[in-house]
Amino acid sequence: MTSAKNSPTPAPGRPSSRPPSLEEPTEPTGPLPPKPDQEGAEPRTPTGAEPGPERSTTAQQGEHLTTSQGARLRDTDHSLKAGRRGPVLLQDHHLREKITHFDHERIPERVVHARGAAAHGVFEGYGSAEPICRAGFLAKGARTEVFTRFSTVVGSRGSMDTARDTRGFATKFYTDEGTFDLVANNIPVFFIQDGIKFPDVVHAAKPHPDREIPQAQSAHDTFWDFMSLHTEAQHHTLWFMGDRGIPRSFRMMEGFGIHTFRLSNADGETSLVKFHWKPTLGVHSLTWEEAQLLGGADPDFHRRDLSDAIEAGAHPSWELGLQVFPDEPEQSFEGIDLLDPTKFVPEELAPVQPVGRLTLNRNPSNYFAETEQVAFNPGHLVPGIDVTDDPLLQVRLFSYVDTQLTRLGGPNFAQLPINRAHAPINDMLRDGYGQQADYAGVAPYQPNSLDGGCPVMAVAGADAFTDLPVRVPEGVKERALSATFEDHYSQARLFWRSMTPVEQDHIVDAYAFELGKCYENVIRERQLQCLANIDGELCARVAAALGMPAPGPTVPADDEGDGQVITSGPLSQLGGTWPTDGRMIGIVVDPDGENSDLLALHEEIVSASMTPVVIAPRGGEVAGVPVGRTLGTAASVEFDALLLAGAPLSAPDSRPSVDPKAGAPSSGEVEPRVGKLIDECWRHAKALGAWGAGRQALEAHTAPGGAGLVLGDDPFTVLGEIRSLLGAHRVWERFPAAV
Ligand code: HDD
Repeated sequence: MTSAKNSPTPAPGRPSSRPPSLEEPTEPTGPLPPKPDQEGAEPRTPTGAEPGPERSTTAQQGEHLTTSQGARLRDTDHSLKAGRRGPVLLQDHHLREKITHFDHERIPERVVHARGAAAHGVFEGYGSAEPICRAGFLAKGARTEVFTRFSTVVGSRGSMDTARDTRGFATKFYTDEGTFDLVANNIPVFFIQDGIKFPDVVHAAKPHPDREIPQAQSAHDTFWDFMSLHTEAQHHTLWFMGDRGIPRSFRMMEGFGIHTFRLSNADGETSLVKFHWKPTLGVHSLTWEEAQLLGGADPDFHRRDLSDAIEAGAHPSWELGLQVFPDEPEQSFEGIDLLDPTKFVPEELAPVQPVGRLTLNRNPSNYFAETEQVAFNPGHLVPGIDVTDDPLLQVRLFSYVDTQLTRLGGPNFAQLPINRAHAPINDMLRDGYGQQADYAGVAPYQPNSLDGGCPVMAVAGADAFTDLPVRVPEGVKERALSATFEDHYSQARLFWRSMTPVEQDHIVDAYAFELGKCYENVIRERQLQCLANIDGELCARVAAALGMPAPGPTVPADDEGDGQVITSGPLSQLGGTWPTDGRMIGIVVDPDGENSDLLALHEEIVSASMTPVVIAPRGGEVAGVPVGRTLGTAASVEFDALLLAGAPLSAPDSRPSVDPKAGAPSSGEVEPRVGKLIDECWRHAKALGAWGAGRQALEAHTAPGGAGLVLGDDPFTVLGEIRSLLGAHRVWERFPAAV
């Protein structure tokens, strides 16, 4: 594994910065070498067959700049003018082509999930699903190429990664039976029960229509106005007021298909299932202060984290699991309506059974072509996987194709390289904007005799998508939902009760923050009423933080009877020890101090699949290790743990302290920016280690004997202990509620 981003040497083949002159034709130089994870990026089919010419992703051919028609160009820096100081001529075809294309470079961003980051990978089936599902990609040892896009929901494409929000987790499986899309979120329940409400919830969550603020936030009046009136959303909002709304990394999120799907096996027997993604690295979150600081210090935190980890060889992985339920006419399990997407089934009632593993191992080579143009659709199904009558899913089946028509400019978006199936395609769809195929034959219709009857239909049952003969429940035509959808609070209560005290603190703080940002008191009062219906203590604590009276419940809690699940262990993120792959370790060094172990320490961190970042007062190298951040560019929130190998001291002319009352530090004091790094890491309950001169700085900024402080003489021993602490993600004891 290498840590490419710290590479001190300039990449070979970088073109000269000198502008070419007309008299002196440019010499072609080699392109930048591909990033380690982008080598061999040519797409392959799941069966290993060579890609056809129409699958090629190579846009640039040859060494010379050309027009879009392939004519070589000598100059692209000057428009054609009537005299050097004269007007630009309309006949400049290169100018017009270049500017016209540029004018049309943007496409509409996604109406939701606009900001995302993605990666390629592979899915390997375990074979354990075979008794209930005939989909080939789940068969034992089957390897299928995948593309996964993670996203926030509410913010625009240029918003920050760390906003409090639900996260999308959409995976395209390019199976040889057709493409299957699992278009999931990181929260197992949704805001609404019927898809017809989707425009309402999204309009409420988006910025206010008059001034278009706030961006990528739920802390505003329209959001809480809708959520408090539309009480089925309370369960979902409680999840993302919790730590799941601010994940530490896409690599550390669960994913949930939310809806119940119907699987069928080779004998045509059906089961109902819910899909789960379980991350190998565990489920971890930021603190709210970290999320806010990151919004300024590194708005690209999550996408950078994902691509850096893949590039460094710390390939993130998830296990795909199924909760399985018998396919009975009621479509409910232990009293939980399986068609209600605002409910989940606790794992205590239906364990998640692993059926395969997803590993993301290659970054996209072009953001627009791949991450922006990828088009998911929950209706992309393969033989063996089918939908249910969940009224949210039913509407989604319409919405996704429809949105792509606007977003990708016409009906041929499935021909874009990222969207093309890896299975052979022989459809009868023809023409339209952006058509790229040069079809043979004269009879794109069925039945025909002129093309010999081709393409022919699959034999029933043989690897073909077959609509399952599911009985449609009888009823009258009406705009209504089943009475089993009416309980809006009991599962929210289950979630709240399942949280540890630290997590409950975070939830209370989140509601206090969000409602504190609302202008209308009536909205706060109405939301407090909803909280009272979830749990009295939750309501009382939020009300106290807002300085408002806590109302009593208006809906009685009737979920404490025998056999009810009162708390569910997997809902809490605390407890357990997890791999530390891809974790960022900041190392503060004093370039003028003792650094003889630094190179070996750096290598030790890399060999443990973590990323060391040396922080020094100035750039360059220290003891053969490149400086990754100067004290001016380092932000504590980038690091999972901080090591102090030295304690840079203030220079005589150093800047004033960040604390205006403190005045300028005198020479010989610990650099204030080092103090700030330590203070923040301490407050965010991160592991801190120090040896040698670094101990002095650490001791000056932390409580003596504090939890998660590792002081020693040997850097490697300190690193070992820090790594153990990182396995639990944070030093939880440092939060008041945990002690
Ligand atoms: Fe959706 C995008 C997930 C309900 C309409 N949705 C979108 C994406 C994810 C989800 C992850 C981003 C895909 C990508 O990365 O390109 N959506 C969900 C989940 C839902 C859900 C888990 C509920 C269980 N969505 C939902 C409803 C509707 C939509 C009820 C409409 C009635 N969703 C869309 C959309 C989007 C979309 C407007 C925007 C861009 C796109 O589809 O391609 O069609």
